[in-house]
Amino acid sequence: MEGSKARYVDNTSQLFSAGLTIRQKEPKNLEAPFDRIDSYLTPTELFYIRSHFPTPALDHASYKLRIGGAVRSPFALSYDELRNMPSETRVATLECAGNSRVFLVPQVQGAQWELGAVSNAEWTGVPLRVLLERAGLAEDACEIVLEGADRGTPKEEPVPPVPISYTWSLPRTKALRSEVLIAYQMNGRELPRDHGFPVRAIVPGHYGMASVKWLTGIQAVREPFHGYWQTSDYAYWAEMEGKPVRRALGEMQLKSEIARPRVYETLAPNRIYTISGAAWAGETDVTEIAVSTDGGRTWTEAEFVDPVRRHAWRRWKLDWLTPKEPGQYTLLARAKDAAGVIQPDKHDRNYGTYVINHPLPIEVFVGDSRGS
Ligand SMILES: Nc1nc2c(c(=O)[nH]1)N[C@H]1C(S)=C(S)[C@@H](COP(=O)(O)O)O[C@H]1N2
Ligand SMILES: [Mo]
Repeated sequence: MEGSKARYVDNTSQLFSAGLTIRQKEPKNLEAPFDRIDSYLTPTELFYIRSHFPTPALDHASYKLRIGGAVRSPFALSYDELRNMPSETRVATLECAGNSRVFLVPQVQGAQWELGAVSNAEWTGVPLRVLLERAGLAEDACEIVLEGADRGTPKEEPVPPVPISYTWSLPRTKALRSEVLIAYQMNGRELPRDHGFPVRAIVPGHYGMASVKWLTGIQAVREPFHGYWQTSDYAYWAEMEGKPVRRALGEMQLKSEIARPRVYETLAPNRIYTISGAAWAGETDVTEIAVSTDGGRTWTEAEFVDPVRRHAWRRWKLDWLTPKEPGQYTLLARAKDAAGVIQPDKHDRNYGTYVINHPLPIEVFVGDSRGS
């Protein structure tokens, strides 16, 4: 990532030409070029897009955000009213829970994301907590339901009998944390349509599905909300009293990805090559990165490019003296968090087709060509 900084930072036209990869045309599911993002903040044009339904057409003039449910005084805000409230700006990494799915063997259903269903941006908006306090959140409200303006009928079973909107509920404690934003800006500009224009939620530390785009409703509820997205779709097998139970995904899990070299890249022998990547976690900090160039037998500590900032990724790099012997080598990167926990060796099957956070093997060739 550091390596070719000049190419992208000095030449704007090249930056815009890097482009996204289509995983699905409609609804839009577009992957960021993880190997070509050299900046800490992902340029808005290169930020991945993950939508379940067609992008709804909203405008400033008719936009309304309704706050209600288990509150003392429900109210609605126009776009201008929201804009006139004191705002906060913070950096947060969003990762789709299905990112890196293509690494699962055997192959599973769902968008075949490689490394780029993750991006990092700066978001500006009003803390959700401020809105909930103004509404007078009921003591016994346990979750906050966020509703988007997009609707449709999901394809996966069990198919709901009527078209539904995209909704996601946050546990009360998370909803009241100061980092959760009702955002209207991304990287200092208005949200683009595909990223939730004019207003979206940003839930730092949670997988992307919680950051509801085209947000039009905020509803406090007194019982857990078992909507389609968090029961049938973004859910996993947890354990209760020794028995498996379905729970909604939440906190992002510790993960590191190698940006460069790319899969099957050919590197010159006996040269310094700067291996680079980024690592992130949910409600903790990434404190260490180890890199292996021999398929996990030995590990070397990499160096961070970015400081610790809760909920934002940290880029890292390591200079590797490539072997003299030509051949195929497997590169891995493994992060450690503030509690000393490292990434798991394997994908946890309890997460189904989500939470792919084991070190992902990047196979490269050293030598003049693949055959050497
Ligand atoms: N209204 C709405 N919000 C949504 C979605 C959606 O389909 N509709 N997709 C979610 C998912 S699964 C992810 S990973 C993030 C992606 O945000 P982005 O498209 O801005 O990258 O948005 C989330 N918010
Ligand atoms: Mo997602």
